[in-house]
Amino acid sequence: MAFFGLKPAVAESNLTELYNRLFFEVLVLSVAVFALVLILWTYMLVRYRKGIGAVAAPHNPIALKRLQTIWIAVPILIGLLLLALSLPALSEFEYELNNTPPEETVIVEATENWQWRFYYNNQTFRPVTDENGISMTTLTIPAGKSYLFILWSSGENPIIHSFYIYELNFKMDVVPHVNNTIVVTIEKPGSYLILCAEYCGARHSMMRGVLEAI
Ligand SMILES: [Cu+2]
Repeated sequence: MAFFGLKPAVAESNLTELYNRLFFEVLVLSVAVFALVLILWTYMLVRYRKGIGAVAAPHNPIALKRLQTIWIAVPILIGLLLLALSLPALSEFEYELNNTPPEETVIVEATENWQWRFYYNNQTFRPVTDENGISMTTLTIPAGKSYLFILWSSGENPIIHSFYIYELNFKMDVVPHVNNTIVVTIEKPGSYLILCAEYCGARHSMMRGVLEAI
């Protein structure tokens, strides 16, 4: 399924189906809201245009109040609808988390000089920086297992990052002074690009990695 080049991630992990469905639902809702705004905007442009036969907007305090009520109610309803769509996905995710305990643990460290460092099975995976300044860390782990990822931001003044693997539909913020966790089952061997998806400073775009599932 692709929509003007927008395409959900390919199915390589347990999160994919869940997130793809939510992505599609939110996309449909967003397109519907966008279309409604465009239609109303066009209608207003024509109806209240300047020129022969133009109609002035009515100065009606009651109508204005009604308009304000609608103005407030519609975004609240959209927010509630988004919540209603997300909550089942979240509870399904929590259910999976509680019912399938992870087999292995990977620690993800986002360092204060914009590099990834990984710890798995008593091994440390360190970054290598190339001549263009791009820092690359390769994490090699077996495929077909479920992993608990623990993410933390290190340094004296830790900053926010986001650990993101597009192909696995895997994204979790790395927040200072908090250990965020996520369970991922990597089903298919492959080489998956790791990016930082939260703008974190000067070398944000050079903070890269590869997850090698073997
Ligand atoms: Cu970043």
